[in-house]
Amino acid sequence: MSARRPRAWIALGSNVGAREEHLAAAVAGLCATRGLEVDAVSPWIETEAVGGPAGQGPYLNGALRVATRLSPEELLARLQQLERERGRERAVANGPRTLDLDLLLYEGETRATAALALPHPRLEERLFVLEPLRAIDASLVLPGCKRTVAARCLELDAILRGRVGCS
Ligand code: PH2
Ligand code: MG
Ligand code: MG
Repeated sequence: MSARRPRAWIALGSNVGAREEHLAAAVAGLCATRGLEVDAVSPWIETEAVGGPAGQGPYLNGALRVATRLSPEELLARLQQLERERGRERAVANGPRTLDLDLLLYEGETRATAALALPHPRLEERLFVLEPLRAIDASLVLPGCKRTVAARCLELDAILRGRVGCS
């Protein structure tokens, strides 16, 4: 009997070029990766760019759940390879990108190294990550705030609306 593979959650984003093609290529590349199964794919949602230089185009964002034999570091390396295959350049912090693949959570694993932070440190503050995640795993409990993804989406939405109202 083989042990159950750990699950991991990945955020996808693109706001340059053929956005849907970049995201579809990422899903196809992960499906073709040995030792990894893609178990759930969210719909893509269009979101306004948050942070970074002004005047960026809107993103298509999504989320995936995978089950994998790869370690977190091996999975990160594969995600970075897929980014490079879509011409990803790292010129400006939070700048426009063809493909961004962020490892959000990896079951049973935490990391705090220069190369990898797990859970992703900004996961619970980003609606553009949480909303697609809700589409595949609404009842997943977030490790930081101990709320479900669905509850945190509502809470964060209210917080962000409040901020807009006060400014
Ligand atoms: N990613 C960022 C910075 N800002 N904004 C949106 N809407 N979607 C993203 O994926 C995104 C962003 C850094 O990775
Ligand atoms: Mg990102
Ligand atoms: Mg990234």
